Amino acid sequence: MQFGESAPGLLKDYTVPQIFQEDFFDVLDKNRPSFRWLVIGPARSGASWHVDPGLTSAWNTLLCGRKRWALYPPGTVPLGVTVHVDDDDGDISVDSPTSLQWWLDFYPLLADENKPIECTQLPGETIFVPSGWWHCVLNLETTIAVTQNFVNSRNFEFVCLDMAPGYSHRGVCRAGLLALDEDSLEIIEKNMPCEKENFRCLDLTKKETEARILRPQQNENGKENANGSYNVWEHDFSYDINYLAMFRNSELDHFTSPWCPDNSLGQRGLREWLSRLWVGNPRKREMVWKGACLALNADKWLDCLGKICFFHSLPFPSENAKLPVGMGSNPVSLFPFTNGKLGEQIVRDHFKDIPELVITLYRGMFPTSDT
Ligand SMILES: O=C(O)CCC(=O)C(=O)O
Ligand SMILES: [Fe+2]
Repeated sequence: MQFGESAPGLLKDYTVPQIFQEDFFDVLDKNRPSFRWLVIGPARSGASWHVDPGLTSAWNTLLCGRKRWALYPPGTVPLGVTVHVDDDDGDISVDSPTSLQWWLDFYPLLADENKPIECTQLPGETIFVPSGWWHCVLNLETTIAVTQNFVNSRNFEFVCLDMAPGYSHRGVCRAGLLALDEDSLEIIEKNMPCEKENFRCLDLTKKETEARILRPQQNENGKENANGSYNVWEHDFSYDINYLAMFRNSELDHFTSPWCPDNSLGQRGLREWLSRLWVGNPRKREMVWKGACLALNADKWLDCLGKICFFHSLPFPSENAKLPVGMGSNPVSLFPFTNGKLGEQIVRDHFKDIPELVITLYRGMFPTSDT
């Protein structure tokens, strides 16, 4: 239940724990995606295995009852769970037994080294679920919990990447590479912007329907054990953003690409969000810029703007204007310097795939004297 909206009175008794106060979606106020819930469930119920949406992280505080939790790091698809990556939009669907079924039927099959992180949460306790982590919950008795998803400095880039146009990266981010079936791997390999060798060295295996345990390249962090299974706890738990970003289709940009329909913010929302953070948090600009490059190809747009400025002997876009988001800083804003038809021609020349809508907008802003 989204209690903040349906029962706003409850907010009087609600505060975000001190250590989770940083939340970059808060600049969106009422327009932020759904983010906090009251979760009530009877004994034996519970959330089956999933990764939280948008690669956000979450905290979850239990008010009454006990919850059994199991967690796996990103990329470790739990035994008994199948992930399918949609060929069209790269989104994933997860086929999972109920949490009770999982504990009864699959848990006993796990070797010790492949067991998840587990704990029993008691009333008053708060658990943190980091970005991209698989989790499954079993209510041992009737429980009431509050939970909130958030984006902060630690998961900002993952959230931006998840909202970026392009599809190959989505299943990769959300479920880990072994969540991809052979066909998707092939598509990714074809569209890879990076060196094929980099990709190959990951030595990704075939589709496996049963246990899918992450088996990354051999390195000092991870060793294969005698029976060939990979010990999930001996390597780095977190995503590597540079590695994930290799799967983004960098040819897509924020004006021309179709956006994933389930993108919780949407194209406009995403630009507005980044733009607000950019303006409101000058000290966080390095972080926002990295996120904007992942989500909007902001570096590509800055490059274009730079070329146009150079061509017309104009000053390079200022720090405030370099982020191609919002009306104030998208490429249209440059063209008060040129006028009328010439400006329009420049826009067309430099942004070959610019939608007509932007041209129309441009005409509205800088009408020519001869039209
Ligand atoms: O509180 C629970 O049972 C788990 C909730 C959860 O994982 C979620 O809402 O994403
Ligand atoms: Fe969750």
